[in-house]
Amino acid sequence: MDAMMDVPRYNNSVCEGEIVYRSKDECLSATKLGLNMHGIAGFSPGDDVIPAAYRWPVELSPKVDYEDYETSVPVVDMAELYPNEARRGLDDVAEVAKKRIMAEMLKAAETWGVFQIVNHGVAAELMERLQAQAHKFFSLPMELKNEISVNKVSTASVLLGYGFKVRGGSLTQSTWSEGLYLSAGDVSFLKDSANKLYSKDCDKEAFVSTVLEYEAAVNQCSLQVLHLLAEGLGIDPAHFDRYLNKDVTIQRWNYYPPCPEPDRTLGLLEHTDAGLLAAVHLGDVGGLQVQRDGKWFAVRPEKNGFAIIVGDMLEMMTRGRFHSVPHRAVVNKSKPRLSIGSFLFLNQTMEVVSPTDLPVPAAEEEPDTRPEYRPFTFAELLAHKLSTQPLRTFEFFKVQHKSLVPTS
Ligand SMILES: O=C(O)CCC(=O)C(=O)O
Repeated sequence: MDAMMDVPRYNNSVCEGEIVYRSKDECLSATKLGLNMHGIAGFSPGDDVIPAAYRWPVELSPKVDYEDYETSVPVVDMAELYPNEARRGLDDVAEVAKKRIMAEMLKAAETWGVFQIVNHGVAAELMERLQAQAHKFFSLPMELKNEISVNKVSTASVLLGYGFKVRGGSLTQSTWSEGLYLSAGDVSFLKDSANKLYSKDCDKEAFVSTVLEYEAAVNQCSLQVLHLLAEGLGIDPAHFDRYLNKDVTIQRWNYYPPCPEPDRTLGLLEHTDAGLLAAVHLGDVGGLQVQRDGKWFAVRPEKNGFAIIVGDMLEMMTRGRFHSVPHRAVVNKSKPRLSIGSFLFLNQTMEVVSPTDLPVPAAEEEPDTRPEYRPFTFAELLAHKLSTQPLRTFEFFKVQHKSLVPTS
């Protein structure tokens, strides 16, 4: 029998007959011992070199260590948007706080293209519960995870399932990670997956209900951030809502096992996100790196925070004012890491034409040289990103601005 089949799993609901860990920490220390590394093909716990398929060319390998927190990206504390009983009614205080929060978010979106939020209203207990579900999923045997492999369950327009890794065009190396895409908008997919993965009703129910509960809470939080950013731009807070497909939201779970040669591989390849924005729970181990002015920076995870990452569509729709930030994940020698991304998902077929859709005026008395894009749909952007161009995909749709085209 496969040794992995013997591995006990962390279970937040006690099911009869199942070996359970008593806590997430207990599960994590088991993982640390290398028990959950079967997602890395051709590697066994204790090996001190990585398989060739995971070895990246030196020029693409990370030079910044996972905990090299030299300068951190901005952290925005949203606590004052959730006044307690004593403060309720002090509208002027709340208004001042909101303006400050908006200004901090706006500046970060313009400069870094990423910021962390804390005290955002999503319960820490719910975040923990989802992480426990993710640990439990990744520790399942490969045969079970492959039951919902991305190749089997994705639809033409939505990536779903286990195993997809962002790759770079012609690169064939694998990334040191496992991933799972889930859509809380597709409850039948969730239930179907639960039926394939788990045999006990309480496990199935916990999987489905935790994903749904988490997604609803993070979606609300992401929308609030999007509204604050829009308001900060001086446009209708709900301006971007029309592009969203409220029936489809996407979660991506990433698991990065410890790696004996972290400077020769990557957990996730450098990419930008396609949509408006993502809220990524970074867990408590460093690994996310973001690029600014050609330099990589390690992001120090804030406890129970989310990294808000500006995506291609938001840079495009703000005509370059916000910055779709290239980011990647690096791994380390001793600590397993989990991250959970939630992506506001766009309407696939709606045509986007940024200059007319975004009523943000250019600076007066100056020629409007902001970038323009030919009309395209989100489905086109996504297809292009997945086939060839993982980085700043929207550049592909750019047209030369009229005022820059020489007249004959
Ligand atoms: O693991 C991380 O911190 C990054 C995750 C990410 O970029 C993604 O899922 O697209």
